Parts: sequence; C-alpha cells; structure tokens
Amino acid sequence: MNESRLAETSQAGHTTTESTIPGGNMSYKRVTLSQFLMEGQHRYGGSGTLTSLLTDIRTTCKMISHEVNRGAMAGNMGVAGTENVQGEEQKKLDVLANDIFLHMTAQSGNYAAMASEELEDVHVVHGSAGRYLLLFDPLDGSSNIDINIAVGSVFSILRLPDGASGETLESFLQPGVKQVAAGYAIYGSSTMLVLTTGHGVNGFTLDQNIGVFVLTHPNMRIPEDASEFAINASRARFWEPPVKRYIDECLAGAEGPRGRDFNMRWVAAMVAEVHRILCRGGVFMYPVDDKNTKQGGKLRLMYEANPMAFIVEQAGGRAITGQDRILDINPTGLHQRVGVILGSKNEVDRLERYHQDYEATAGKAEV
Ligand code: AFP
Repeated sequence: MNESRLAETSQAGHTTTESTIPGGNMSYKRVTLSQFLMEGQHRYGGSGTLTSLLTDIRTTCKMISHEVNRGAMAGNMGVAGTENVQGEEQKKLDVLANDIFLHMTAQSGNYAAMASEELEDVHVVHGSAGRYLLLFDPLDGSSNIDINIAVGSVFSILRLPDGASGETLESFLQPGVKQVAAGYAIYGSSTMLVLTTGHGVNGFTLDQNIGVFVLTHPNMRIPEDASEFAINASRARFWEPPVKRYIDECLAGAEGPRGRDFNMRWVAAMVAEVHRILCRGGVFMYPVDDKNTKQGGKLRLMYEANPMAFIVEQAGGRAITGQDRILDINPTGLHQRVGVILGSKNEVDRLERYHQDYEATAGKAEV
C-alpha cells in the first residue's frame, strides 16, 4: 500500500487524530497486516480466503520468530541428530519450525495438503475441505542458526486444481506462475514478513511490544541497476563460462568493461540475500555449476526459487535459471532443484545475454 492509498484509507473512514499525548506513541497510526489484508480484500473483491490463508502464515512466523529469538536460552541450538529428505543434517530449529508450520496452518482447514523441505512426501491435511496447497521451507539458512546470523521461512501458496485431490503429488506440480501468494519471514535484527498476492510486494515488521505485524515497507521495488552481487565464490572453479564472465567483469571494477566498482555479499541464507535486494537492489546467484549439475543445482524450485521469483518479479526484478524464466518451469518433482539468478532487471538481463551468447557460440562449435 503506497502512502496515497494509506491516506485514502485514512480519509475513507479511520478517524486519525494527531497524538495529543506529549511524546505519545504514534504506532497506532500504522496499518497492521490484518488491516492491510482486509483493505486489499475490499479493493480487489476477494472472498476472504486469501486473507485467512495469510493469517495462518502470520501466526506461524510469529511463533517461529519467538523460538529463533530464544536461541540458546531455549536449548534450540545445535543439530537434531536426524537428516531430511535432502540428506542434509537437520538443526533442532529446522524440525521445530517444520512442526510449527504443519500444526498452525492445519487448524483453519484452508489447506488440503502441504509440502515441506523437511518432508519427503506430501503432507495431507485429513478431513480438510481446503482448496489450497501450501509449500514451505520452514527454516532457510539454518546453517546460520548457531552463529546468530539471519535465517528465515519461505512459503508458496497454490490452488488445488479443479477436480484434483490434495492427496496426490501431481496436484503440487504446477509452474510458479500459478502461485496465488508467496512470501518470506526474515528473523534478523527485526522480524519481518514480506509478501505478495500478485499486487506488488509489501513488508511488515513485527512490533514485539504488541505482537502485531505493521506495514513498514509499502510497495517494495527493486532498482533496475545495481553494483552488488551475491554468490558463493568458493565455487568459482565450478562455474560455467557465462557466470565466470559476469563475475570477472564485476571484479575488474572501474578499470574493466563495466566501468564501475562492484561490492559482494554472501549471507548463506537466500531469504537475507533476497531481502537485501528488495531493499537496495543487486543480484543473487546460485547457478548450476560443474559440481551440482547432476542434482540440477542447489536451491529447490517449489519452495525456494518459485516463491522468491514471484516476489522479485512483483517488485520489478527478474528471476531466471540462466536461460529460462523460473516461474515458467513445469515441475517434475516436489524437491526438484534449479539454478537461480535473480535481482535487478538490468543485471539479470545481462547475465541472460551472456548465457545466450555462450549457447550460440557453443552451438557453432559443435557444428
Ligand atoms: P541451509 O538452509 O541448509 O543453510 O541452506 C540455505 C540455502 O539453501 C540458501 O538459503 C542459501 O543461499 C544457500 O543454501 C547457501 O549455500 P552454501 O551453503 O553453499 O553457502
């Protein structure tokens, strides 16, 4: 909601008076997530289901935020002693966050079934007449937990196809363009919920004093140009030529073909990288490389790449695998992995051109 819409809403009926209390707290004048969703429901003529779906997510993320913030005090640090379907060692908070998601979002009956990074198969919500599917990475960046660096939760919401059953995997295998909503929570210096329902991207900060998410980042937009890239540089020897070309040019800085210096960041939590890009632009890359080619890449399509691609595109950025638009990929598996290049439009356009140039050259070489 931009300021003008906020003003409209205020004029439309909410009596707002200047605080007459000396030094009075003005936070009551902010728009809460609930008010924002209701306003959007009236504006876009929703039935209220999407509002209810996102209310489930709101409560879930508040509970996970609480557990993350308690950290060592609650014995939430360290490993769980188990592995997930990816064969990755689970942290205690991975398991706890997953349980919170499953429990809290099943209560409303909105969801027919769910899929989680932490579960091998579809999780059916028995007895639900819900017409939606929820996919999530309950704790993204969990390798950061024990070193007190930002982590997050990522979610994606799909409609249950007409005539389909939430019991089956096939119901989930929809391209990212079919998402009805997506978002993430970032548990950092503050807890924020950033989401889209297809009408732009808006960010809400958790007011810990009253336990309410308030609109603090209306209509988030990604600058088309940027001079900051995020990639795990320890994998440089595995990169494909187009990626190496792009990074080498960034590193060449003002004396190189880009004519300006670049900065680098790597937080090892996709949520934090995407949030930074939404706040100030940049490009995030976890491309397919010589080492992860067999797996199809590192990041998972259904509950990491697709929701983040939806958000990034809604904020004016782009999200590709290198050659293809991520949201157009027809999934073949619940835990399918893809290469991810996303962020500022003009930087992603350049990377796409470099991949096309390379494919064209390689194609000629094979003739
Ligand atoms: P974890 O949740 O296992 O820490 O993985 C996080 C992630 O999927 C993504 O959020 C990061 O961008 C990426 O992996 C970090 O990968 P590296 O461990 O290779 O830095």
